[in-house]
Amino acid sequence: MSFYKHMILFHFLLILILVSATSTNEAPSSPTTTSLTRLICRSTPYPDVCFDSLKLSVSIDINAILIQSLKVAISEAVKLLSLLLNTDHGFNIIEKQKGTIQDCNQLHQITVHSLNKSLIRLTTASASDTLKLVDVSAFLAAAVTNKNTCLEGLQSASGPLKPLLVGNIIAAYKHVSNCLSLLSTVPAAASGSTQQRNVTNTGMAWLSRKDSHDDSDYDDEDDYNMLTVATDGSAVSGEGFLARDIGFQNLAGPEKHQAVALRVNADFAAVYRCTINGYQDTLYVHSFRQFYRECDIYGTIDYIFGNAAVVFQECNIISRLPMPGQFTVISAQSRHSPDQQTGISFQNCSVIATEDLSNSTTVKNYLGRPWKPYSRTVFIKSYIDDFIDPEGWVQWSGDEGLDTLYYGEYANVGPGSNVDGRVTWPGHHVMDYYEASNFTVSELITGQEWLDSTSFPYDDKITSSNSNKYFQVLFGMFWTFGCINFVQT
Ligand SMILES: *[C@@H]1O[C@H](CO)[C@@H](O)[C@H](O)[C@H]1NC(C)=O
Ligand SMILES: *[C@@H]1O[C@H](CO)[C@@H](O)[C@H](O)[C@H]1NC(C)=O
Ligand SMILES: *[C@@H]1O[C@H](CO)[C@@H](O)[C@H](O)[C@H]1NC(C)=O
Ligand SMILES: *[C@@H]1O[C@H](CO)[C@@H](O)[C@H](O)[C@H]1NC(C)=O
Ligand SMILES: CC(=O)N[C@H]1CO[C@H](CO)[C@@H](O)[C@@H]1O
Repeated sequence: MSFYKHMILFHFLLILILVSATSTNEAPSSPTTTSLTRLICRSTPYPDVCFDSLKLSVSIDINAILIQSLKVAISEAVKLLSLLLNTDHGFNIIEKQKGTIQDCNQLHQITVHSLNKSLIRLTTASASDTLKLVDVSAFLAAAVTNKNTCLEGLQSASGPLKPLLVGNIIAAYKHVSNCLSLLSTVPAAASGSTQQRNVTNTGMAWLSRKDSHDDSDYDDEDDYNMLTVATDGSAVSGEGFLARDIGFQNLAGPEKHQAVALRVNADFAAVYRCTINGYQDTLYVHSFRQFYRECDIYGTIDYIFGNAAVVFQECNIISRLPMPGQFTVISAQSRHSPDQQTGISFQNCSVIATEDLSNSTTVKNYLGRPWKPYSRTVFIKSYIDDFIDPEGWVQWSGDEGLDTLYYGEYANVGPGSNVDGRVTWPGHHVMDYYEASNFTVSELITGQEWLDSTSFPYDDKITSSNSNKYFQVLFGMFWTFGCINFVQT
């Protein structure tokens, strides 16, 4: 696997270093250093950019090289930030595109913050090496996702500055992609740490009950407090977002196409006993590490989508009747680089349909489709009802991604769980226990390090026997932490 490829590369580098150290006392930027840099850069997605940014580097230590390229990435990202800020203020754009620029702006600020945090993690010696690298990997994966989201938004924009802006975004983020790729060449420390971390407020305000409004149009669950917040297109971001016993809903009907009820791009986000209700694109699990427990999530097409590392446990995943002629798809995971440790894991969930969809004999229903080529989604020990098509999964566009995606199923039950008729794509896997173990709370979202501090229950293994059943019950309380947005279009 790529880990071994990188170990071999690393050992090769060590040998080269030893050879060059014993042969001569070479000055920096000697032909040997140069060819080493070339060798390291060859494994990155943008070798030329990598080579240019390391040209002046005197180091042949992979850690120092990563730090150097991260510094270059930060300086390029900061330049882009000021361009985006100027664009936001002075760009002659029509109102409809303002939201896009603002979103790019916000996402890019998160990127700059993530890059800075990555540099701090890599340059401070305190935390355990394993934890450090996993964190940096999560930060950089989120940063690269931010680029994609911004460029997707800009697709519909126009104006004289657009080519310049798009060009600058692409150029700046090449450095970020390279850092993420270089990170996987850094040898991980042998022993993992299970250090506990507390999710702390990083400056966002708490929303209290008075900020919520009961929504009379919502009659499925009388017990939920509906939260209706801004409608300006912003989303949940900032570290440590917690939500409990709340409903998020987009009232736009199926005819409104994409209408996100909740977008979460917050690291260490945990959502407990919530209802997230919409049609197409209901829940945007955008980036970073997220956890959902005992939630009901409704939708029609791609209704759980995005590129976070996210685990859903004991959730009801409920497909509803789409527009005539449409099919339903639960997930559209959008991992777009093999370096991203992201994916959607449904564990111990129930995949069911609303009654009108169950009654329909014409609508086809699927578990997922690949929004991006490295799409990763798994269903583990879940109940899958018979409305799901025997093929299980459906293409996005031709055979794009069918051999690079990873779709897995392990020990599911129910009439729709039979894997005999499933798609025969190279990327589809009937997993064994060990493969499935890659998608647990501890492996996918390092949950054992932060979920205890949320007081929400979770299972850290595939079997529920070792579950963490001890959590404080906070009767009648709910919090939200971060800023919630309830998008209604
Ligand atoms: C990140 O670091 C750069 C350069 O050190 C600094 O200018 C910027 O203010 C920092 N931004 C954030 C969000 O931490
Ligand atoms: C987390 O919070 C607990 C209780 O407030 C405290 O004892 C512990 O030291 C904190 N852990 C970290 C890593 O900050
Ligand atoms: C579904 O079909 C059953 C049995 O035919 C019927 O009683 C029920 O009203 C139908 N439900 C909906 C929502 O169409
Ligand atoms: C699962 O993890 C093992 C190492 O623990 C790794 O070799 C394997 O490639 C992983 N599989 C997936 C699908 O990530
Ligand atoms: C859908 C499903 O498999 N639910 C199970 C989740 O785990 C609990 C506790 O082990 C079971 O009781 C549920 O049946």
